[in-house]
Amino acid sequence: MFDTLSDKLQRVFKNLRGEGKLSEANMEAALREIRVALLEADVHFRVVKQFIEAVKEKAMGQEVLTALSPTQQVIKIVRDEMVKMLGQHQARLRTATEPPSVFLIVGLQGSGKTTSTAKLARYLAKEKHAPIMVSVDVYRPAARKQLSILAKDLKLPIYEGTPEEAKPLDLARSARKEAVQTGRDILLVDTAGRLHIDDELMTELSSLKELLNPTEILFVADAMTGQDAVKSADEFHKRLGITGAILTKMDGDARGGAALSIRSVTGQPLKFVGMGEKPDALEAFHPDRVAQRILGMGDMLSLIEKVEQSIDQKSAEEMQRKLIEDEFTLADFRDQMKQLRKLGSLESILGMMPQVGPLKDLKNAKVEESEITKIVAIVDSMTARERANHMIINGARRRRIAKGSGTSVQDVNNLLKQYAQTRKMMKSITGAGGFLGKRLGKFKLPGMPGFGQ
Ligand SMILES: Nc1nc2c(ncn2[C@@H]2O[C@H](COP(=O)(O)OP(=O)(O)OP(=O)(O)O)[C@@H](O)[C@H]2O)c(=O)[nH]1
Ligand SMILES: [Mg+2]
Repeated sequence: MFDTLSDKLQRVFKNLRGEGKLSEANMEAALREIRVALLEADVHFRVVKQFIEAVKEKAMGQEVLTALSPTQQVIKIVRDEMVKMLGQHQARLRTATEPPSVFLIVGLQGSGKTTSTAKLARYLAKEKHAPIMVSVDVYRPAARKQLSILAKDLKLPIYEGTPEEAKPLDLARSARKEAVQTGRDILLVDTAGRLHIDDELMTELSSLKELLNPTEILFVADAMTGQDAVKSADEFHKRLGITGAILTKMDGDARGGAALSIRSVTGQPLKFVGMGEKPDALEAFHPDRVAQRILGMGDMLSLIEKVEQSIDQKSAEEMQRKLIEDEFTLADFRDQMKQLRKLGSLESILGMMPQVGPLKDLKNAKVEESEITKIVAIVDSMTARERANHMIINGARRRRIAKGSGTSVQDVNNLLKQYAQTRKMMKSITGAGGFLGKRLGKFKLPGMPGFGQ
C-alpha cells in the first residue's frame, strides 16, 4: 500500500548510511527528500510540515545514544514521529457499559460503508462479540438488500425491518429493540451516503446519533480519493463528531497519504483499513506496525497474526516438518493451495514482509483463484503413488493426468515445475536455518505454493 513512499524513504536512509558521519548538511538534504516523498504520497501539507519540524528538532537536539549509529538514530526518530502522526497506539473500539453498544457507520456515497459494516460484523464476531446489523439506507432501492445478502453470506444476524418501517429512525429503533431481545451486544448501523455533504444527510445522521447514543461513529473514507477523503472526514467530524475512521480501498493504488493525514487533521484515529472487497479484508490499524511497513522494516507482527488466525497451527507445523525432512509431496502442495485460499491473496501477505532475501523476487507473485482450482484438479487426478513421488510422473502419465483433470499437458508440466520450485523456496525460507526460521523462531509459515513466474 505504501510502495512508492516506502521505496523513497528507504533510499533516503540508504544514502544517509553511505555518508558515514551525519552532518547538518546531509541531514538537511535527507529531510528535504523525506518531505518531498511525503507530499508525493499525498500526505496533507500541514501534516508534512509538522512532521519535518518535529524530526528536525529531535535530530539536531538529540543526546547521543551510543547504542545507535547516527543514521540509525535518524531512522528511529523518523519512525517514532511517524508512529505519533499515525496515532501512537492502536485505537480500540469503544463499547457501552450496558449493551447493546451502537456503532454508526457514516460516510460519502460509495466509500464502502455497507461493505465495511459487514466486515466489521465479521471482525467483531471473531472477537467473541455478538453483533447485529441494520441498514437504514432507505434511499437507494437495493441498499438494504445489499447488506442483507452480506449478512446471510456471513451467517450473521441482521434486522431486516418490516414494510411499514420506511424511515431510518424507525428502523434504527426497532433494530435496537431486536438487539436487546436477542441478546446481541453490538448494533452496527449502516447509513445512507450522499455525493456531497449536505444538510439533509447531516440532519438525519444527527437524529440517529441522538436516538441511538452510539459509542462509535465511524467515518468510512475511500483511500482512492486522497485528500478529499481527509477533507470530508474533517467536515463530518466538525458537524457530527466522529470517533474514528475506516479507510477503505487501501488495496488499490492509492498513495496512502490519507492514512497518514486523517489522525493529524481530524484528531480522530484511524481504526481500520479495508484491503479488498471480501469480508475478511479488514485490518485493525496499528500505528507502529504501519510505520514500520512504510519504513520498509517489514511487518512481522501483522503477518504472524494473519497467519495464526487462518491457519491450523498443527497442520502448519506438520507441513514445516515435511519440508525440512523433504517429505513435502504433491498432495501437500495441493493442500497448501487450498490453505492459501483461506489466507487471502499472497500479495497481501508478501506486502507485510520485509522485501529482502528470497522474498524479494516474489513481490509481484500472484495466485489466481482459477489457478488454484486447476492445481487441485490436476493433483486429484494423480494416483496416490504419483502424489507421493513426483519423479515417476513420465510423459504417458502426464498425458493421462491432463486428460483426467480436463487440463493440458502443459498445465501439468507447469504444476510440476511450480511444485519443484516451491519445495526449493520453502526450504530456503522456512527451514531451521532459513530466512524465516532464523527470524521467527517458533513461528511457522503455512506455505507459499506455486506462483506463476
Ligand atoms: N478494493 C476494495 N473495494 C472496496 C473496499 N471496500 C469497499 N469496496 C467496494 O467499493 C464499492 C462500494 O462499496 P459499498 O460498501 O457499497 O459502499 P457504500 O458506502 O455503502 O455505498 P452507498 O451505500 O452507495 O453510499 C463496492 O464495489 C465494494 O466492493 C476495499 O477495501 N477495497
Ligand atoms: Mg451502502
